[in-house]
Amino acid sequence: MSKTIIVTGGAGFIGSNFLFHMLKKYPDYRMICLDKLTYAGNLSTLKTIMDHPNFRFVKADICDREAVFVLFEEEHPDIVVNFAAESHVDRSIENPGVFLETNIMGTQVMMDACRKYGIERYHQVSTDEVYGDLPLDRPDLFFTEETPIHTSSPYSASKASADLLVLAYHRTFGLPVTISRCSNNYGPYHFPEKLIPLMIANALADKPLPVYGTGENVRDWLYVEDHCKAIDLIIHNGRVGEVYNIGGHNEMANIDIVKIICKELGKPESLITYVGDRKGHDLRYAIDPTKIHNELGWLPETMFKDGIKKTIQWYLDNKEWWQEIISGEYQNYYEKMYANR
Ligand code: NAD
Ligand code: TDX
Repeated sequence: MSKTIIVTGGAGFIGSNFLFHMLKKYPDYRMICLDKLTYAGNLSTLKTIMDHPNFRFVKADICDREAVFVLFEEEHPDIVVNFAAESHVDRSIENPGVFLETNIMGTQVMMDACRKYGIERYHQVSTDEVYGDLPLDRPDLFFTEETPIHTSSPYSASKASADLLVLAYHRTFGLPVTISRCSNNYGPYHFPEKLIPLMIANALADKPLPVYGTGENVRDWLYVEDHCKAIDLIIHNGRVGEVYNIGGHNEMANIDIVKIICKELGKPESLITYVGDRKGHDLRYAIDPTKIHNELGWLPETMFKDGIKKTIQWYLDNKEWWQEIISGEYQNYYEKMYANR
């Protein structure tokens, strides 16, 4: 049966990959992207679907109640998937305000529109960072959906606040919600401020590879397409009111990731430069994905050794996309964040 789905933040990394996945898999669905086009949103990312008959792009801020309500009035969506967020931890340390605005208040506006116009499902795209971190010397510990919320950065605190609000709207107003908390994604269209694309771009330019602290911090990496498939399953078959963790048991220390990138690109490890640590730097993330596997049959399909090769190849084949980004306003950001680290 045909559905209309509003995807917020669809001009960003994961949202765009989700739009590609859905338009391909469901030829009769109408997909609407609502995006403010902040520094992280890029219309060129969507150029292959811009003229798709089942796709509509709307430039708007999720905090703009009037614009959001007008869109609901026009489209009467069956499902909303809220990806829109300020997503970079380092930026949240510099300037927390906009994180609270978009990530919390924007979520409220989207859910108020769902309440007013009625909805089959509101899905909140959250993160494993809401659980805080795990110690490096306890590889037996993982985040489950029952792990207490215990945030470290303004970013993760804003995402956790939104999660609590989503669950409150379910309990108080009966809004049919689901939440997913995924581990670190990687793949095409990842904004070059994040670890993997930043290291690829710097290595290709023979620039220093800035590793925070000791490089021993561990992240649990998932290929973006696997995340998109998990959300697809949750919005169709997930139980209302539930939280689902998403992750592929692929923990890696940052330094090992950077070394793999050097090796794949034939660049010397002497480019690696240890720089000042991130404030409040989470040590280790590790997801237990048992619930989504048992309930919805989800399993990751792309192994890291293949996914990282595909990703590096994508950055080699799509230099225009990221070189345009790093040659613009991003340069000021890079200098400010990395000059005195
Ligand atoms: P991104 O920064 O690449 O993209 C964010 C998008 O949201 C951009 O297109 C931006 O223009 C848009 N946006 C920002 N503020 C907006 C606003 N006020 N109104 C409308 N649009 C706005 O982010 P991403 O990495 O694709 O992350 C998407 C979601 O997934 C976020 O909610 C993030 O918290 C979550 N998440 C990300 C990861 C990861 O590894 N990247 C992992 C788990 C969860
Ligand atoms: O230059 C760098 N050097 C470095 O050592 C950068 C940008 C990062 N790092 C480290 C910090 C982290 O330990 O690499 C690790 C990954 O950093 P990011 O790519 O900034 O990701 P992270 O902070 O783990 O958060 C990501 O995953 C969870 C996303 O950006 C979030 O949106 C998501 O919720």
